[in-house]
Amino acid sequence: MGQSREPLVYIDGELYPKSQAKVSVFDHGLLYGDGVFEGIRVYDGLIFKLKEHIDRLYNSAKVLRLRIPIDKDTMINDVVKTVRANGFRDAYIRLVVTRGVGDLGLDPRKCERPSVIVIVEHLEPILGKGEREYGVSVIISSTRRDPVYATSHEVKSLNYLNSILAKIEAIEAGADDAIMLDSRGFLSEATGANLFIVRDGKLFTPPVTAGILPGITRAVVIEIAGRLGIPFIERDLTPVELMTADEAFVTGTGAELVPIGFVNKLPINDGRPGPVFKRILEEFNLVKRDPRNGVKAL
Ligand code: PXG
Repeated sequence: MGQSREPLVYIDGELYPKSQAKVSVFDHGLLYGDGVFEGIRVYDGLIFKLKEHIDRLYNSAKVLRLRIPIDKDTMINDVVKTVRANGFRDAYIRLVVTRGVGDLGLDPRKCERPSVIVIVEHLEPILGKGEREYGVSVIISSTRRDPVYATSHEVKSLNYLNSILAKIEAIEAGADDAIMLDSRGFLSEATGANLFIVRDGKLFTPPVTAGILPGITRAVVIEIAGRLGIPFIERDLTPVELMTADEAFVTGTGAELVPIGFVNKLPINDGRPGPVFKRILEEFNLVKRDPRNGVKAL
């Protein structure tokens, strides 16, 4: 469906063909990374955890004193409308709220109206990614996670330079991604995904105090572990605990669930996805298609 025509992008209540979807060069989202966003997936017409993403978006905006010009119900309706207009049953949604057009100074009071943007990209369903023979390779980055007393990633802002620096380091080292440490040296998260490790049959993940984004996929995995009776512990974790883990994996809307095979070239166990990961992934693949877990658009 819609293979020949351009995707439609929502900007402030109107739909534009992709080639005409533009914002001003004076938008502080561009000039300063001043704005907030969400990445959301659509599984067979179901917008997964849409309400949770919208709540997180409004919370991020609250911290930045960014007044989103439409209420949550309108936002949900407009996201659904944009997915329908594009007709993609499997998709990735990028929801962006920029500070809006201002002058060249950084004072946000000069920006009268934030802009709301919804981009919907068609995605082929990713099958069997988690069952790859070896997990992905990561390095432990020399760039530390922004601390919670500064530009904390608890706020999902448009400023991703902290992650981008770590990603560049990973690319230059020939690795797939980077694990970032917090300002104290404890494990934080990957550049755009949360980290879990398994030791002695127990599941561990760093707390929000490590400067992580409290991920929606992370919350789903914690819930699944509870249902499966896998003991779960949220606490500070050391780099050595990762390197000597039985299993490790990352979670995120984009990544879904991806096993880690190597850390700084050291294999995690034998470098292959482990049994706890596989069991949780199997359950996740059911959860993501359950209509109770999202808003049906198509
Ligand atoms: N940590 C950070 C820093 C993130 O940006 C996650 C964790 C996972 O959160 P969710 O709620 O999606 O489970 C994210 C996710 C990408 C990409 O390329 C991902 C994110 C942002 C930009 C790109 O996968 N956010």
